[in-house]
Amino acid sequence: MCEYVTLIVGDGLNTLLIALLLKSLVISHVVLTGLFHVGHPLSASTARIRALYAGYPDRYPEYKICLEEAFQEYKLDVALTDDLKFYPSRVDYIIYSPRGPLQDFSPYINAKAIFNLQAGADDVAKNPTLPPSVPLARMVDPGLREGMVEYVVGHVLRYHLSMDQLWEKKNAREWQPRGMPLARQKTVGILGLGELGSCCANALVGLNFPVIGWSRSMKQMEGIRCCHGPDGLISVLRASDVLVLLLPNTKETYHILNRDNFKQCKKGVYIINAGRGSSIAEDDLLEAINDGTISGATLDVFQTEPLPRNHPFWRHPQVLVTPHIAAKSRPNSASKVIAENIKRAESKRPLLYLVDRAAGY
Ligand code: NDP
Ligand code: OXD
Repeated sequence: MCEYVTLIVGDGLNTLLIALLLKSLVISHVVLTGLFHVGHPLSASTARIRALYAGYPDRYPEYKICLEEAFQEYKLDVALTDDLKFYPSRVDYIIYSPRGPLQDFSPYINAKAIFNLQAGADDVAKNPTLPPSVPLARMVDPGLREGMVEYVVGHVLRYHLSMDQLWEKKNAREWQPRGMPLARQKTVGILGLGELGSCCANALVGLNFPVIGWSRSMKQMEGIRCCHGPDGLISVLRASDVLVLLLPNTKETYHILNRDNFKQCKKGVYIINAGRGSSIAEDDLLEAINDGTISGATLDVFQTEPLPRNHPFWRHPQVLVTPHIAAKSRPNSASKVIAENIKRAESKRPLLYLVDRAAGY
């Protein structure tokens, strides 16, 4: 019979081995605390780097495969878990989605960086527990970029070729031939010439659309008329037949399209918003569509998401609602971006795609 009870506190392989040894020698009753951690595969792992996946749980199986492949490709010795119960203080990197399971960053006291799986950093940036000194990188992913180009070009062409009206004619069985315009006759304005806006601009230029764009800083892009500042915005609004929004959600971009600015638009302009819903004053947009200033809108993002079922956008014949699907990070390519950034962090090189917390994007 044993006379002692030994309390073993700790985690990791060594603790587990000592506990098992004592138990097998029947020297004592062994009480394991932190039992979860003792047996946790990450504690037992000899990997040098520990990464926590805190993205959407249903996407973990695919991300796990892609991330582990990317870590191997980048020769990174990383142990990956999606288990939020694993010791937070041992996590080096957090792979994150704002509406995923992790909302409180405060226990992650040794995190070296946070990698947002979304391009927009507005949701994560406003989390009050986000440690100010830990680098936050957003997702710039070739797969996401490709998706956005297809969404934007697709809807620009839909408006340019009056596809919606063609459906109406078809449904009414009206055979009414008419001349089709060429791209070079329609100007596309792009608000936001960042990673996504600039790729969309180049693709549209490739189709012969004259493109005029707007950004916060001054830019030069071949074949694109680049504007900035308040006057630049007015120039874009006045010139555009189709206006594409690819702006982040910041204090400055909030309701940038409002009643006053709609008045500056070319009559009959079409709007495509694939950036953030906060950029458009929704009531003012409805008013501008109803008074004919704006011919129609394709909206992927909204002030409130999911778009409430009683929102007038749903039933408006000139508004197409898409459920924030314009572009998504693709695990295959996004994982390589994360691996590249871990590699950089481990070798003390600057990270890619850092969010400028002061600017808000
Ligand atoms: P970037 O940060 O690369 O680009 C943002 C662009 O907006 C930059 O050109 C920036 O100017 C410009 N901008 C920011 N603030 C202002 C301002 N006050 N006035 C004028 N221009 C401004 O972001 P991305 O291109 O990667 O993404 C754009 C946005 O698209 C994301 O923030 C996200 O909200 C949204 N998004 C939506 C998706 C969807 O599925 N609907 C998917 C992915 C992203 P400058 O170049 O001078 O910094
Ligand atoms: C976003 C994204 O920022 O899906 O909207 O990446």
